Amino acid sequence: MALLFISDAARAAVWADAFAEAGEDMIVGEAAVTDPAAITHLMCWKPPQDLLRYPNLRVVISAGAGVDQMPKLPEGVDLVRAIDPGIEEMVRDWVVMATLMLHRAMPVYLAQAQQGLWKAQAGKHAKDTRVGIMGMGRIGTLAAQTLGSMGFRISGWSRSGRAVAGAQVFGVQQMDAFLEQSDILVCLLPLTRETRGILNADLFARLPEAAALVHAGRGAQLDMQALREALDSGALSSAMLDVTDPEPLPADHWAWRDPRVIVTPHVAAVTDHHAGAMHALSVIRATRDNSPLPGRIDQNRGY
Ligand code: NDP
Ligand code: OXD
Repeated sequence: MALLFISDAARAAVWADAFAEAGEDMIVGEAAVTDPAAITHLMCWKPPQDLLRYPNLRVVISAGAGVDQMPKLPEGVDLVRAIDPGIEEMVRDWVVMATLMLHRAMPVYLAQAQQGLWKAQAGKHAKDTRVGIMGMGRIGTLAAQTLGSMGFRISGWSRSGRAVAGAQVFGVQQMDAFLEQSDILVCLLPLTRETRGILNADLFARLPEAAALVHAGRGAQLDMQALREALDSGALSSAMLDVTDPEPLPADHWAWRDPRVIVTPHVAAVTDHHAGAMHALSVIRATRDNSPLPGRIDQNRGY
């Protein structure tokens, strides 16, 4: 078995060491492939056009936790997401930071600071703020645990409504009940057919008045114009976005200059190259052993 690696040089150096130590074969870049039939695994952000060049390809491993950038793969080729507890913890940290910033009126204080204005805003205890998390998977569950331990009242929304300790989890059919108790709405959904454009005018109208939005899922889930209108109407008070539509957000985009919105440029998590290589090695071993692939994506469902 051999892994074809298509990514940047810094990551390649770390992966090459880990693969050499594990005694597994790794080839960096398509130009270095002399025997396409030897390639069984591919690690990339997006695969090359002609995957049929690799007749024995079994698994594509995404460089990221999200797989929405992947095209339809040839029949029989599995897709695996990146699994790295470090990524999950970093996104959790970003979500906790954003939730606290909106809970404690930081967009208002940052705007006041521009004017040298010393003025207290109404404060609120964590126990009096309800945080609703869309997507109770690996990251949503972590965020729920941490925010719950800080005293916030946590609910979650997921396709299955699977129970998570410390949170009231709603299933897809219970969206209204979930939204109406989300003072701060956190989006940690994967981008799929069902979730594209889900953060829209209709959804904002179903939140408590002056709710806040924390978005770290994918940009295409958010209708940016609807966000602006919801802020203008008072349906939303503020938003913190790590993902936007489009990315990068153009320099003249209104969201950069709106004091009610804080944007970070898709930096909630940075990849730990060594952890990524360890996960890829576990996928290769699982393929060899015919055991379940860690991080395998249901390609019909899209996550
Ligand atoms: P998981 O696959 O572990 O969890 C996904 C969650 O979303 C599950 O709870 C799932 O429900 C739920 N879900 C999926 N589709 C729907 C739907 N149609 N309706 C309701 N719920 C749905 O993913 P992770 O937690 O690991 O990551 C989530 C996303 O975070 C990634 O896909 C990526 O887009 C984003 N991300 C962003 C990063 C950043 O830097 N901003 C970094 C890393 C990830 P169920 O539990 O029932 O299956
Ligand atoms: C990811 C991301 O999916 O960085 O890993 O967004």
